[in-house]
Amino acid sequence: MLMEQRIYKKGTGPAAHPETEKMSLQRGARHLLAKQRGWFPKQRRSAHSVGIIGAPFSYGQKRRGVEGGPQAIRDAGLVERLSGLGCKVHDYGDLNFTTVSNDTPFNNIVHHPRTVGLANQSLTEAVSRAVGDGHLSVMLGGDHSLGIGSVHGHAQQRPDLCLIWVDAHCDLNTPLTSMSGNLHGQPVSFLIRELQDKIPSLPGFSWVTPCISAKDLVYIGVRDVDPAEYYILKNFGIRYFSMKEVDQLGIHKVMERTFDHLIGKQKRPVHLSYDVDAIDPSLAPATGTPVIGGLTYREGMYIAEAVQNTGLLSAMDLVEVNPKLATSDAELNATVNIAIDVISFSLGQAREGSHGKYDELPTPSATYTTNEQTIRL
Ligand SMILES: [Mn+2]
Repeated sequence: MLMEQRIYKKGTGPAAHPETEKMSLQRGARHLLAKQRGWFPKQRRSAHSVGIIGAPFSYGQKRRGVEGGPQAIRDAGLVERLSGLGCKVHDYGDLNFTTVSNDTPFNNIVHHPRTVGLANQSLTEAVSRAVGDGHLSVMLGGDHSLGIGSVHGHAQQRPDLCLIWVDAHCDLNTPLTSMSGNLHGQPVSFLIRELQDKIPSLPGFSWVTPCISAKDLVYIGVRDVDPAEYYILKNFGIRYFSMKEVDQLGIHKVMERTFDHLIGKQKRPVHLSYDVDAIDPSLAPATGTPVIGGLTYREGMYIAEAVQNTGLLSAMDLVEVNPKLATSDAELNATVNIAIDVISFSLGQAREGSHGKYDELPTPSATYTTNEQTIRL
């Protein structure tokens, strides 16, 4: 079975260099030869220590059901998939969020500000703890307003992080430009330093401090951009690859330019915030704000693989899976399975195969005997 081939064992394969001295001389020489001939991929894959945080939260938008995302993703076998990749998984469980009563809209338009603010405050602590504990944080949403707390919490531990936001939308409205009043369309505006004189003080948000600069962010997959968002993209010099650029350049060049822009020669931690609505709704239909013309499965997974290959991924979000919006079991399964695939490819699953378990094929023993106990095949 495919999964079995991907199990990594400590001390085997090219990812286990500290163990090299334990290899026999012969095996060591063969390993070296293979390396010189370029048989191993350039990137070393090593098992991650992963901290999973469930964030069953839906008040950043109006369609209830997205709070069921973490459970649906867990039920479909996320932990088993990641363990099968060799990841050490620590599940922190789901956060308990409080719905603030009398949470009147800000400016008569922005909905549930206190409830969203409070939820993100507890998420920021949870992500900060997970990263501080030495895990790669995987936050399961919930709606994308949770991006505020997740990136903010990550930045508490890794202030030099950069952010890759994979989404059909920019989620970049300010509370003063939002037309829907949904905070899941605004999280990035709270995070960017250069925008802060445009952000009003929202009840529930006094704890938020912006933690990235406009140059630390790249969007991929956008195809539904509001006028104010476009203004911000252009006037603050934010790098973005809409679906048009994905068409023009191909996903490989898009990722190359993303890393050139964000990382270059100086290594820094990457935060990947992945909205399942970036994927085309024909493939991932159970989501609140689907937009036709999205990423193919292959493009969606290429992004995850490319991020994993940098070796710099430090925290990620997978958001906006809404089980209640599936019109059939098939739609639900398709969406949830894509969510799990995005996470798995971000954490080391590879279409070209993984190179952990086998560094040597079994050979029929030269000292073959008819005694069944000693036959080695
Ligand atoms: Mn989003």
